[in-house]
Amino acid sequence: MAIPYLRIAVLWLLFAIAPLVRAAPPLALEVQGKISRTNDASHTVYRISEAELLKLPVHTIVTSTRWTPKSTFTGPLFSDVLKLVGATGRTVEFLTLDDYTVSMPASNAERYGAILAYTMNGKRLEVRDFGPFFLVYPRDTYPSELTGAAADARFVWQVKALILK
Ligand SMILES: Nc1nc2c(c(=O)[nH]1)N[C@H]1C(S)=C(S)[C@@H](COP(=O)(O)O)O[C@H]1N2
Ligand SMILES: [Mo]
Repeated sequence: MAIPYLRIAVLWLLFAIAPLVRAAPPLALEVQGKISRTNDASHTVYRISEAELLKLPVHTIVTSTRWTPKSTFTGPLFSDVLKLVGATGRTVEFLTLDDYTVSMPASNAERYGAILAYTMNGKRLEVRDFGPFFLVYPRDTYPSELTGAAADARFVWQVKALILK
């Protein structure tokens, strides 16, 4: 007698909590432009899968940013991502989920060991908190060079694609 009610109660509970369990976005990154490796039919794009991204060596940056208190970020070195696609272009245009775009010399990210962070304080970045990728620099280590409006513009979040030029 009680069993059907129990089932209904359990189902109701599942539906009630579903919106609270927010899934992190897939770690997919599309790269095009001046690259020497491609993996699509038209030989113009390299789509880096989540599995490939997770295979890259993980680096850690502990820093504050203009938007976050001192936190621990992890992800691949931006320079390792460029190596993976055989980047030959030296200027990178970033495309994001919120349609922000910015171009910068690849050397900028390389010089500071910037990472494409996909976790913050041990948790996958969700879209609402800068995911899937947040280009993070060790700002606290180079405060004079990496603080201010010009530097802030190069902390790019919600990164979805790169174009090498
Ligand atoms: N995804 C994404 N990253 C971004 C931006 C943006 O609009 N979207 N704005 C950039 C610029 S120009 C600056 S100055 C700062 C802006 O941060 P704010 O929106 O907190 O002022 O983040 C940079 N990174
Ligand atoms: Mo800006």
